[in-house]
Amino acid sequence: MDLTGKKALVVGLGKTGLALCRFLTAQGASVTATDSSPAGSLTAALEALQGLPLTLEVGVPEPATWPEQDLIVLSPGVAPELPWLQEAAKRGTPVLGDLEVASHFFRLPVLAISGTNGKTTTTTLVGELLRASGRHPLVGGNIGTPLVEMVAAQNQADSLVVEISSFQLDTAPSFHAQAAALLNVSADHLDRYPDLQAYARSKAGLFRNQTPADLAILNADDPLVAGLAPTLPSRVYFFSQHNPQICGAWLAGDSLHIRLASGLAAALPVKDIKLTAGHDLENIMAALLLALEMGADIDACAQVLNRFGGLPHRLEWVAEVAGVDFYDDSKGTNVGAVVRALEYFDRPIVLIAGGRDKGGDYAPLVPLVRQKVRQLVLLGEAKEAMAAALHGQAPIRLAADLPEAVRLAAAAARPGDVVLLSPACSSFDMFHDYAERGRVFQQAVKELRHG
Ligand code: UMA
Repeated sequence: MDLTGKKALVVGLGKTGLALCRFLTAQGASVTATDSSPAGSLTAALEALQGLPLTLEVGVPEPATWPEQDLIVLSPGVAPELPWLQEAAKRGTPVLGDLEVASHFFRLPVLAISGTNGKTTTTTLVGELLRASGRHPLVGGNIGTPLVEMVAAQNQADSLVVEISSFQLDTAPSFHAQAAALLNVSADHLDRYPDLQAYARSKAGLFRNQTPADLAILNADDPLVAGLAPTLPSRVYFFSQHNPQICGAWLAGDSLHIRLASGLAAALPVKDIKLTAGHDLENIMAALLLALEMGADIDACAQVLNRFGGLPHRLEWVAEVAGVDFYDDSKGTNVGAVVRALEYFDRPIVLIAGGRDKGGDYAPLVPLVRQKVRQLVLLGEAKEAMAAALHGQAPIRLAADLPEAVRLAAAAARPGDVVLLSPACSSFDMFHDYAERGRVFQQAVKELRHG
């Protein structure tokens, strides 16, 4: 992809857009950067762009310069379905995402991870497994390092481990991963996709352009994922919590078993694995298969699994206050994640949920809420919709903000209970992102302890 002298419009000035502006100008493109937010709310972004040779067109839903562009590059949060982007595409202007641009510059084997839940944990773990085996992976993508920022760092690395979202897959026709793992697919982002099938089709793009030389790693227990196997030209490894596999990873007895086409076979005792909550063992199986495909050492991997304790805001234990354990699962931004979190605990739960609704259906929560939840504390834009969907399953309190929700939850909990923040919603109605929401939760828990 020769970008020299090309007129490129970068849409969205979050993390990705800023990285795209730097990358595209360095490639010699003539860049215009646009964001629909008003300049006043983009101060940090505009400061970061100072000194770059580019034109700005911010605070407009539709930049006037789009018909003049040679290509339009979208941040993942920008929907290609916007009418002006559809119009541009119809007129023949390429409308690409950051993954598409980066894919043209990737020179190393790409190990890609996607799925509704567990992507970030799995991606982080693959990086750790490879590093412990003496390899030099670069880790990035949806996990937080924009893909185009990885391009320049390739010289010091031997593989690219990338977390990929469905949004990124939708605008990346050239994407090609030598090994890719799809962890699970359940309802999420239905504010951007018409239905679950459309979202699942988008996720299947993870295996786009794969050949028989490439590897697809699929969750055998998830019908939407396992069902892809016959459609893929790639070699397939399955992982399963329930059933032995010809090639892949599975749980049986007290061990996690691995068997690869190379003949490698191993059984790791589950008691030697630190992270076993929710989806964790599935994530671990997928991560092992990816890392072993890249030549990781099984003994080094076993040592990593013995100490790897997971990520912040993912079923993270925060504190015990008056006999009640507080857990931060702020990254539980969809219903599937909350189901897994509720399943994990075998004691009464006071659940704090709510935030910005993503168009999903809360019905899958009904049986678990009825069975396990002592008290529901709901907040954010989705609180009324959630209260209506979960009415009668557990007592419900509505909170004005997260600190109040924590106080209400603490008051309702009894010694031995769990207070769990697992919102089933995005954070953007009240917070910058899920991490800020998690920090506010943890701070409110600390204040309980001191109060
Ligand atoms: N914007 C527009 N027009 C629009 C929509 C948005 O101009 O129509 C502007 C907004 O005003 C804002 C900017 O675009 O200034 C935000 O862009 P963005 O939403 O793409 O956010 P980035 O900061 O670039 O972060 C993105 C990913 N965000 C999304 O996919 C929504 C981050 O994933 C990712 O870490 C980052 O790139 C680096 O690769 C976050 C995420 O929530 C964690 N991902 C979703 C998920 O995991 O479920 C997919």
